[in-house]
Amino acid sequence: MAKFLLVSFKTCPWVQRAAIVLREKGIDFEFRHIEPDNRPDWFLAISPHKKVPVLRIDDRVSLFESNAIAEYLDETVPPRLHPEDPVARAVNRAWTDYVPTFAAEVTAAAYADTEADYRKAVESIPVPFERLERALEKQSSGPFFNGAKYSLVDAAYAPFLQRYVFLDRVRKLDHIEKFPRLKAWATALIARPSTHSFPEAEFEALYRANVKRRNKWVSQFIETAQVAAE
Ligand SMILES: N[C@@H](CCC(=O)N[C@@H](CS)C(=O)NCC(=O)O)C(=O)O
Repeated sequence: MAKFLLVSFKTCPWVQRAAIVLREKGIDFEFRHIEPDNRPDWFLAISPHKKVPVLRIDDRVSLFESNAIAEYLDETVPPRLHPEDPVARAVNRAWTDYVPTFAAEVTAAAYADTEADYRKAVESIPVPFERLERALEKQSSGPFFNGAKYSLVDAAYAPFLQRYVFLDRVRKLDHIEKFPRLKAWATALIARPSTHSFPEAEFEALYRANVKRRNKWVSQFIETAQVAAE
């Protein structure tokens, strides 16, 4: 087996997606966390967009973009997470293409500068939720996107559904409860060990500390003591 190095910022959801795929495939990898504000020269030399994740293979090749990394791993290391059927595979790829839109809409509240912007962002969350709810209705009866078999779609959405849950705990959003399939999917993904790169409470505290540090409107609802204690 090749030697894999995953370069990361600890709370990056796109890194988390790549790490999930590595764990689902039982691949041994070195997880190297760097600081967003202090990106080392060796990293800048191997990352064309200067972003994480980068998957370095055998100290020779560097892959970037979480979707490309996931697809590469799925083509080269069993078990196959994409469906065998080409139509089902195309549908799965269409839904992984939707992830950046989903991610932006579901996490926009964390980046809102004012209460009005926060409220507007929160009001928009049901739009992507409704789309996913309809997709889940068509796909299967769960627990995962395609049913019993875990897929790249699950790996792609897990980090963002987890962040919705974190934001919901900072300030009640009250949306996912109206989408039973989506809620059950989020619960199944969060219960899956591969979702987690760190102990859950530690990771949530890291996430909250990041949101606090950004100093956006919602940051006021995160207690400094609470961040430190978690
Ligand atoms: N489309 C990219 C997104 C990666 C991304 O946005 N990474 C963030 C951290 S979560 C980053 O490295 N940001 C640094 C920057 O924009 O300079 C992917 O799927 O891998």
